[in-house]
Amino acid sequence: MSINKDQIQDLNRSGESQHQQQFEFLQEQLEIQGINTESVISKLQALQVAIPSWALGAGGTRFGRFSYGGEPATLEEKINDVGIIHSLTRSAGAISLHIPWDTPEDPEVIRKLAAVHGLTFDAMNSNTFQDQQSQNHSYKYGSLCHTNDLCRQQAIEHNKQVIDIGVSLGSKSLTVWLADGSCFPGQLNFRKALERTMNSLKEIYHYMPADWKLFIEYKPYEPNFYSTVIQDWGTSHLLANECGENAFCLVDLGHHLPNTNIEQIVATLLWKGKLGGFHFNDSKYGDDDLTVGSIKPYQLFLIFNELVNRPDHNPSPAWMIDASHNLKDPLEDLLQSLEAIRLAYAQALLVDQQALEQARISNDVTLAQEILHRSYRADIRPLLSEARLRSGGALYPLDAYRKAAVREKLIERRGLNTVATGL
Ligand code: PSV
Ligand code: MN
Repeated sequence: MSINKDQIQDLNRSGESQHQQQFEFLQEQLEIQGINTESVISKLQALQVAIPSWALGAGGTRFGRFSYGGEPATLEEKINDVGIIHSLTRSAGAISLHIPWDTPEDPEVIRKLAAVHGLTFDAMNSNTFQDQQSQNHSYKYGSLCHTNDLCRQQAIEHNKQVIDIGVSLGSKSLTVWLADGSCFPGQLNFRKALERTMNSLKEIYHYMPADWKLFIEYKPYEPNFYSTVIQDWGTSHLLANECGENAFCLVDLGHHLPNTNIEQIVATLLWKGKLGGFHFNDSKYGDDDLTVGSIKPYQLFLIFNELVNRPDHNPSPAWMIDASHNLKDPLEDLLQSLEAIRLAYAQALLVDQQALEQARISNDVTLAQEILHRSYRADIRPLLSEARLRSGGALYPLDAYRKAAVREKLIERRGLNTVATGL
């Protein structure tokens, strides 16, 4: 099941003239304010966000899982689903694989299949937070931090295998997220656990090809509830520095304690040239994995306001959605998330950075805030549609998805009871 360009053109037809009016009106308003809309549109067209292979089926909580009809049961079907999202949005041109959830049997075949859908392979993700049947040593008490040399070595070898698979797929980066930590005071020697983790990461880092990047993801708690070895951006930064210049921090929006100023963390990491990757989602309480922009859209805009000021010494970060879908159709959820990311990005591109800096220098607090609000409060959705239209995507992806009855067709083809691998 796929959606081709002709179908998309047909689906767009009924909304085109109204869109044209709305776009021209908005363009005029923005140009009066001195905004170069063409430049914003081309930046929007260039923005590509990777879709994680584990977010294409229904998620679940520890209390239960309610499956969704037509879930992709194989990697091939997952690639197909990302292909659908990319055809509609033209902004999801990559897929990020979790190993062993999505180990390709024949990487060459998988690589070719992805290329047919216009997709490349973004960061590879290793998994040493779950035990696999074939492994000798359990990760119950940690992996890269484990007190047992053999267990640590097993986890290191797994990461090396993930790199090998990534190389055969054309990926250029590895994301390491560790659940390692402790549930009770006294359980872990903090210093020794961190040192063991650092040494393990260094071994993985030195195994990577020279043109690869290592992304070190942090998270304050869960599944361990007393301590996590890589708990925050500072620890991730310290480890990235120890590894070397191709090691970076990865910010997952859900991996912060309530009210953390994430935009400030982003600015600090950019200043040090160490922001390597981004996992988008939204949260109210913890790692809630909610649709991007559904809870704190203003925070997302403020984060993008830092990201659009990226200094040259910080390479362009890898963008990825990392969410879970317990109620909504996963593909609809991902379409909404992509739109929220593009909206926040476009709003940040509208900010008059020179005026903002001037207001800061003269300590005009009110004006500084007003400048941000001017961009944040403008309804610029026609700009997003225009960028998508010019790239061959759908004017309104969610409408098109429903009109094309994609989910119904997937259910027809795959059945109601398929289950996707992942959490
Ligand atoms: C952990 O909570 C995380 O954010 C990591 O990125 C994992 O790879 C992903 O979620 C799936 O478990
Ligand atoms: Mn994540």
